Amino acid sequence: MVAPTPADKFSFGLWTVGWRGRDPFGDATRPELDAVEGVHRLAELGAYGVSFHDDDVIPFGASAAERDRRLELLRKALAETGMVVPMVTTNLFTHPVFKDGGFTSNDRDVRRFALRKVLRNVELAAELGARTYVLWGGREGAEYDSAKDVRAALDRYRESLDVLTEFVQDRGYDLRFAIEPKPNEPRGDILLPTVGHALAFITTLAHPELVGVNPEVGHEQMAGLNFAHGIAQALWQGKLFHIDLNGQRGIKYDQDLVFGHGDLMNAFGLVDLLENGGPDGAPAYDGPRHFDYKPSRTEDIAGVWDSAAANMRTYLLLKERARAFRADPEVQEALSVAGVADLRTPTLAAGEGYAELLAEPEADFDPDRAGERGYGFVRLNQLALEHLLGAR
Ligand SMILES: [Mn+2]
Repeated sequence: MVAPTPADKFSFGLWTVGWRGRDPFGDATRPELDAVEGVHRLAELGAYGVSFHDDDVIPFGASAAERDRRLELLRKALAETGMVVPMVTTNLFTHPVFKDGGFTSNDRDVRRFALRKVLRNVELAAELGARTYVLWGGREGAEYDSAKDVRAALDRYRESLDVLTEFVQDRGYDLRFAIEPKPNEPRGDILLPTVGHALAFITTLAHPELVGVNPEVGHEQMAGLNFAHGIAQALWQGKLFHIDLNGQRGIKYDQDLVFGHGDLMNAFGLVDLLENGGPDGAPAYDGPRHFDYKPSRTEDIAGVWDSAAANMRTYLLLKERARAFRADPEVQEALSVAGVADLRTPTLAAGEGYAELLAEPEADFDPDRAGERGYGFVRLNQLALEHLLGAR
């Protein structure tokens, strides 16, 4: 029986369990959930932390007194439960003022308002001890090609990031930013749509070392991409600052299902990478295992907590299955036949260059013979599937 503990570093957005089920076609199906209750219930279920948008805790436009009162209640809940706040983010998408974006709105006054909103919330994030500040630019985009100068928008996006990194450096905050890519929804097309776009954009910033990515399972899968591959590249570039776990079934609207309730094989590959993909089989990632999902609209409040627990249990089951997969001698033999570890050997030997490579007699290598090799990838994948199903 696997049960989550704070050592597993599971965290949840307060907006996840707090989602009332309102969608473009229907009204809310559940009552409002108080943030304080959310913190307590998630702690009881075994989570170690919560994240939130500013507006999840402090209603948009609240007075200073109301802000202080709400924050005091949150601090009290955190102190009572021992829960931490590893990540904070900003809502730059709900209020109509952000209908054409925050950092990249065509309206300069809106851009200035948005950047001030983020700066103020960065102060709160640092005060609460958060180490990661996520930027999901859901409204940064367009529906029509002639409506947005994409190069100018990227200039303004970069300008905002450069102001933010200057701010945390001047203040001495131990806080890094993580861009969360998404291809579309709510905008027809969102800027920085995939992990790859975000990684390329980060190289243009004044302080690229302070900016990484917060990839979300469903967002990459909405673009038809392999999430585990995106995570592997983010790790390879030292840019996996945070991760959003959930489930998605193919290229369609953002489903935000429970982790593993979408592409289960890819979820297995992801957990195997995160937990066993480091040096000598150590974890490749030590940050929060953060869930950004939506308890389906069909669920009542009991169903909300069942779905929150399901995310953590699925992750732990996959972690256990991935460990058994790695420990299976037949898997090790299949990995060897497949040549997986051989890819780590550099193509050129030490001291070799193109001249030595070109000088190698062609007769030393028989491409026809090499072309006959069977790699056994299907057998290896079947072994993974059988471990996943508990058949081994
Ligand atoms: Mn997310």
